[in-house]
Amino acid sequence: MKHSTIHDCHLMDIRKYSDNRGYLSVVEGQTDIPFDIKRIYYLYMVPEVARGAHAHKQLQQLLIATSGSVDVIVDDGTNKQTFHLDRPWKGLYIPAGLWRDLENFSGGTVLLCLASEPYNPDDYIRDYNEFVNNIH
Ligand code: T46
Repeated sequence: MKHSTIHDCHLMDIRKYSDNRGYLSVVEGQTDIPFDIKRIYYLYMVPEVARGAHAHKQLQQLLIATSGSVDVIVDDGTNKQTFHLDRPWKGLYIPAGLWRDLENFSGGTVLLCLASEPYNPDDYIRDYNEFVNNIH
């Protein structure tokens, strides 16, 4: 597993273009984010539950709440930080090697994820103790 700290995560302003027709935001792999986009997926119609609760060994991501809001808690095994996503032009970059929990989805939230890798269940660590043991 790649080792990262919460300081390697950051909220970014996604490029936006506006005119009298409204707004358009764009993310290009290797230009706006430090990876090629190999997959997109999105979470929606999420009830009052938490999601996530895993780390990725290699996968990097950009998370965007294209509507609604959600809290993303990232954890490097020592420190935690909560990022509140509530604007379609805010993106949270998460490198590999960090635990994440997704909480407090507001009604109608659509959480878009741009991912650096195709789906691979072996890239997930879903046991917190295993995650911490991998770090130390
Ligand atoms: C993440 C957060 C933000 C697939 O078959 N292909 C896929 O590409 C994905 C992402 C999921 N799935 C299947 C695997 C499970 O049976 O969809 C089901 C739900 O996935 P999961 O339990 O991993 O969902 P979350 O919300 O806990 O996590 C997802 C992503 O998996 C994860 O990478 O960071 O969203």
